[in-house]
Amino acid sequence: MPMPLRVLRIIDANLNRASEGLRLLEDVARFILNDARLSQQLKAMRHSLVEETKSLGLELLSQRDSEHDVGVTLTQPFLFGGKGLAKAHQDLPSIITANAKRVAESLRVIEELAKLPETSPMLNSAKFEQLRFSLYTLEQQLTSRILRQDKVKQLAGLYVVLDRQALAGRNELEIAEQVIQGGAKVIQLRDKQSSKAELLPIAQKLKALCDKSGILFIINDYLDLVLAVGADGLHIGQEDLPLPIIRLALPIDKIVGCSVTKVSQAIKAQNEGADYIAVGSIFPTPTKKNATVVGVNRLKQIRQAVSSSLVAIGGINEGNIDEVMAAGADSVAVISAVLGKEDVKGVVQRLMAKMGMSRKEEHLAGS
Ligand code: TZP
Ligand code: MG
Repeated sequence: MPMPLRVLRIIDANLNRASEGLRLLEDVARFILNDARLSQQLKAMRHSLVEETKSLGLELLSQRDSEHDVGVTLTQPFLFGGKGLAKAHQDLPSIITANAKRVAESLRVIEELAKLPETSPMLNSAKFEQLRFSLYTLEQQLTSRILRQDKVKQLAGLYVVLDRQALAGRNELEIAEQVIQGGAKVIQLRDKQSSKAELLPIAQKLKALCDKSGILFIINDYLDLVLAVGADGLHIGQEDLPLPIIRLALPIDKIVGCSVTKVSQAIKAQNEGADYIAVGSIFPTPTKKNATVVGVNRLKQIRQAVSSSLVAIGGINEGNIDEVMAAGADSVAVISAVLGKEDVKGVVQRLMAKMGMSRKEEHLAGS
């Protein structure tokens, strides 16, 4: 039985739509996220589409008649006035969503038409259904990566750990205000002693303050507190739950940072999808008594081994921050260098200025 020509035109149009949308998603994964795994998976999907419709190849092309496609002149109601498009697609996550939807819809159309008696000998409907489900997962991963990448970009500054024991009774909100006024880009709440019931209201207030100031708020150790207050992310060490397990519980836009002392741990953290890796203790520190001191050289080795954002931590102050930046840190986390000072805002400003200077020197050396 010859396949009705109109059905072929629908399949042709939807194949084009699907592969165009997939190409866009693949290019985002490849050029914006530098994510080899995601771009490979999207490329494989595009190739599967070609494979699955190979037997129809020339016939599809022969039925194409774009000039007489009435759809070309149809207006989309929500775009009246020409303003809709710019508004609807003004950021990458929206572009990803719109294109993934387009691909999914096209796959669904082909999947349904492949059930017709005249098309089923040539097209495997179940295969298109499978591709549609794979796409849903890839869309989720892509969106998650984009949202997390935006947060990780903010790490390129000073990362102040508000360790409540180091605060020695001073008010965390007031100190956080000074830290923010000084220009820090990230605040982490760390407390190895208090109960979570005690920490919850503090975390809620810090989260509101960080949101208002447009900086990141991370919580050390406690996944449940991150969820409870909607913090931007969680910081974990080698003894905490494994990263892939933590990801299962976290919303897709939350970042996870992982502390390491060794190159092998950094590679593992990167492979498991850590958004940043904290390396330390770089120098001896009075703040963490049992910390392993790894030295600046270990930071250099880790810089060579991974491409993830690196946050150096441990014993860093105004006197040695240049050396740490020169070793390849993207960000520097401090406790005592800031919380141990009267003039919190001033020391944050000076550390930030030094970080800016290190970057400029690097720039000049490279040019
Ligand atoms: N992890 C490794 S060293 C360290 C932590 C939490 C303590 C950092 O504190 P300081 O006072 O900046 O050395
Ligand atoms: Mg921990």
